[in-house]
Amino acid sequence: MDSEADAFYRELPKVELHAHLNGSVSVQTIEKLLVRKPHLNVERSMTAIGKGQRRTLDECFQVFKVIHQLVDTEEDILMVATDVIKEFAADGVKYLELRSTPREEKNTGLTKKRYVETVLKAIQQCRNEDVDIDVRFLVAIDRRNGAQVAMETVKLAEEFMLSSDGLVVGIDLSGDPTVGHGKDLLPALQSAKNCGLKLSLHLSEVLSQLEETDLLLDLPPDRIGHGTFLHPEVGGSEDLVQKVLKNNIPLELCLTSNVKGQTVPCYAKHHFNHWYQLGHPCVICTDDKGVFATDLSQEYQLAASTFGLSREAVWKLSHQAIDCTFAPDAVKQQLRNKWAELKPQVFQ
Ligand code: 6MZ
Repeated sequence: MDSEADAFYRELPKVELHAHLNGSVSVQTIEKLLVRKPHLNVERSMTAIGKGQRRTLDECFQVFKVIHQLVDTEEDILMVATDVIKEFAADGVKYLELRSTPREEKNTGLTKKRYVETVLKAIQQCRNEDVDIDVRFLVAIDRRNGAQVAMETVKLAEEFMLSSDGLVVGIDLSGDPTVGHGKDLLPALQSAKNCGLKLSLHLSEVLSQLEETDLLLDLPPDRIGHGTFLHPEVGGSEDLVQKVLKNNIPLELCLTSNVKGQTVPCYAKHHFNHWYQLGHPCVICTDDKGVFATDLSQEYQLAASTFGLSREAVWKLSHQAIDCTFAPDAVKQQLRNKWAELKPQVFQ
């Protein structure tokens, strides 16, 4: 990375729409957690996948388990969420939709409700400190936990959507894609949609989910996470592609995550290109910036260098991401104004 190019991507105002809280914890924050919990004997190498390293997706999910052990009190969540928000802001992210799975921890007395309240407190604290970033929250359903928990999660999200003054905007469906079946979660997702929560669903992150993807696309979701195996060249189907195109459902694309997690063979073969060439809304995201040791500036730079995007094209990409947010129209307009204000400085 030459430093002038580096500066362009850092100064570029950015929108981050696919960031899992506990996957986004930086090395610095992990250090602080390790000091708090020496008895766990966790080593730094167990919480992140460094440059040039790759893991199976299954191994990635083991990493989340380790991080969850480190983050199990309200204090931890408050620190982690505050640090993550400030790190995104320092990377030039102006609008962030953070997502996280509410967890209950018997040992520490943490409840799912307190979990969400604590994340919202972190967002509020950053606002009070005038950190230059607008943050919203998606309550995540971990597909591993089945239909009943999914429904409870939707109820919790609905409660907070009504009481959080616009901070909770939607639901994320995530978790190990090889576990469970989306059809069991349909009632919960449908009820989320009915009450006005937006839906961002991990779809076709691995092959062999054609039937599930087809079913969930009929909701339809408001955004798709990954969508790695939607198109026929990689085992998806033209029908799936047509459904995505017809409903104009934006894709959240996470290059380094998919390469390191080995669902995509290399950057050049990332499905970003497929959808970008079709002119379909694609939003570059980090997924888990801590675990995959990246940041959003770097992801934009990788997309640009891999697919030969000009600076103007990169600008357009970050600008179009505003349309894909779950923010109210007035906020979208504020963001567009901000982009217009910053443009001369970014291109100088
Ligand atoms: C699917 C993922 C994921 O919720 O504890 N998560 N789900 N695919 C991925 N691709 C790599 N990366 C993260 O953050 C960690 C949780 O986010 C989901 C998993 O459910 C993981 O346990 P939170 O903040």
